[in-house]
Amino acid sequence: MRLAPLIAFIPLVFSPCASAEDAVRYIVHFVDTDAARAARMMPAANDARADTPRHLRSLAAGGELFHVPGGDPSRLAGLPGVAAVEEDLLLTATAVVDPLWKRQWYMHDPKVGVDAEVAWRHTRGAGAVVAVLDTGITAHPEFDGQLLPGYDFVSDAAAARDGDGRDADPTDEGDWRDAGDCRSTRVATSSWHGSHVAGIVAARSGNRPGIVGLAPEAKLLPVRVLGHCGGRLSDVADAIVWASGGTVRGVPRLERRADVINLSLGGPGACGITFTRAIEQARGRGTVVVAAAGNDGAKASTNVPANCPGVVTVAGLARDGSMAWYSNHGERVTLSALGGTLRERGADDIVSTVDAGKRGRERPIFAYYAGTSMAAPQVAALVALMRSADPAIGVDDVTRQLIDNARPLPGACPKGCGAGLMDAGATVDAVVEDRARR
Ligand SMILES: [Ca+2]
Ligand SMILES: [Ca+2]
Ligand SMILES: [Ca+2]
Repeated sequence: MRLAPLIAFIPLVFSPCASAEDAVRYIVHFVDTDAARAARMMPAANDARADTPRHLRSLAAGGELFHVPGGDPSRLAGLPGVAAVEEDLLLTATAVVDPLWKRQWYMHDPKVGVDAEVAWRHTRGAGAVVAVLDTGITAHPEFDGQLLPGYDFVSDAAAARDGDGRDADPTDEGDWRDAGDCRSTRVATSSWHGSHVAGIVAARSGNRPGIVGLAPEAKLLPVRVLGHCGGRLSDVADAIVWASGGTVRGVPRLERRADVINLSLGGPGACGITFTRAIEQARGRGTVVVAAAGNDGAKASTNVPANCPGVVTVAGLARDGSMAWYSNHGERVTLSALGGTLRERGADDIVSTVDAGKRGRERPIFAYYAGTSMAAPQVAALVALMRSADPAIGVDDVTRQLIDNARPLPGACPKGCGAGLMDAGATVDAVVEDRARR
């Protein structure tokens, strides 16, 4: 079982976010009260030209506030008795700024965005838990305070690269490959795939610099199931049982099951008994299971676990809202989310959290990746928002609401993209309304 490794690795350069809007208000300080009083009378009745500064009010701490049409303060500076002119600067709350927000087009684009801010009027995911079964997790400022203690289910010590089998530390040890590894001649640097997926779900809000996840107040449960060359179905199945609150021999049981499990992984094959049972058990305990459709450009029904009964299967859309060329598709797809275009221009892909290390961990950075791996965690995050808005909503109602409130696809998908584009705003609105009716 290998993860979907479609990635465009383009580390970001940060740019300052400056406002270009002209200042049109100025505060003028005068040498004495007579000069101030005279200025407060302007404009004189016979001098009310369109570009004349207009007095708005006197400030409590001294100074007279003027509106200046066109933004040119020279007429104020020329008034009798002026001591100083200062701009009435527009200040913003720095504490809630995530400077890469503008690059997170999939959250807010008017045509294809998921309407994150509409959903956030109700909830940002507080109280919900999202399990990310993936390559593990790396240290990143975007994860500070976001992580629950997870687990490392990779039972093969060589693949795990941490010197032993299963353990309580889900840190990503890197999945780099040398030529000849994994029955492939390809060389690959570490993907830090699990961190990228986790950031899409619940990167912190308000720290800088950075992105924000779709459910920034939800908690992440990092569960490592993929190592060097991928991961085994047996480990993934055990991890599904554990993350949903079930019992796995030798692993301490979770106190609080995950509301949703994200599986941005897969491989060719039918859904066998092992996965079928693990997913059935998870659903029975109230955990929603979301899986990426896969990046083979094939039918999702040929990819496991996307083809398993009860799974919410997510296809990937390009920047224009049509099916991405790499995405799996067809009747097995439940709905679609934005996975990125995967062309040369990385800005049309999905930006999230990774590590800079080519092999081992070095330092936290941000990068654009594309794939159904990036689409699925948006749906998982939306499930967290739904559970936060209505903790009692059942697994089947979650699926029904996702489908009923998906938006018609903005672009073409003749091969089948399920119910349409996930819509966080409409879906959370519907869940809140339903809850109020009960
Ligand atoms: Ca280990
Ligand atoms: Ca470990
Ligand atoms: Ca952030």
